[in-house]
Amino acid sequence: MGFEADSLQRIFLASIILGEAISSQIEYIRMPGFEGYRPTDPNPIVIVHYTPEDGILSCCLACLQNENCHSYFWNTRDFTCEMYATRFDNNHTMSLEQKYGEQYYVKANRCEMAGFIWVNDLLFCFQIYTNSYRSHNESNLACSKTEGGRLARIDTNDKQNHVKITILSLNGVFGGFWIDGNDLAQEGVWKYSDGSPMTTTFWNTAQPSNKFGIENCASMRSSYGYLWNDRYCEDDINYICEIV
Ligand SMILES: [Ca+2]
Ligand SMILES: [Ca+2]
Repeated sequence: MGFEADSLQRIFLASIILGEAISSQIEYIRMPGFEGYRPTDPNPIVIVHYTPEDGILSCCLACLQNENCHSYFWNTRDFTCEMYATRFDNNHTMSLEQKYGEQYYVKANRCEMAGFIWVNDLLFCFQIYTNSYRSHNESNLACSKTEGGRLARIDTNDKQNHVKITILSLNGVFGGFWIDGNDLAQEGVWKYSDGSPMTTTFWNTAQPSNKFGIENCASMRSSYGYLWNDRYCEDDINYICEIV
């Protein structure tokens, strides 16, 4: 199954009653922190000073009940809750908590609610499935069980690198992963599962090879540094999904 980054801490608020309506599960995700700066533009939409007894849940609830709130800073020292109409994504690891006593939470987006990995810089939502061996077609069907899901379309250098680095960070032993793309309709003419042409590819040297005349599906291969290999579509291997 999928993995979740250890650096993210999550607050679950299940079935919180909001007036007459009962919200579906809404999740807030703690971000790793910013590199020593506070966002000053735009300004917070609401600042609330809580007591130590109120705790972070009061801030979380206040954000949940404000439809304009998409993220908040919680100050663990003076119990100030600052709500923002946007969210600030940042990969830097220096912790605001260490520097200012603050924690930053964002309202999970559709990708994160599905348990996928959101890469804000690339607007890319993906998940790596390990110990989940399926054929190419079965993998695509498994991906599509999540709304908007399909086999991952690796159509930029940044996506190729990001997925590769994420796989390497799992420290597992993997053979390969199915991704979107096949030449089933016409040998040598590679298309995505919806029939559109593959514009960008990351084949390893001497690939696609169409070995034994039966290799028609695209995969990322560990022994190729996760450059691509065409292989037999019925092979049961791991796979990578995305949500679009
Ligand atoms: Ca082929
Ligand atoms: Ca091959």
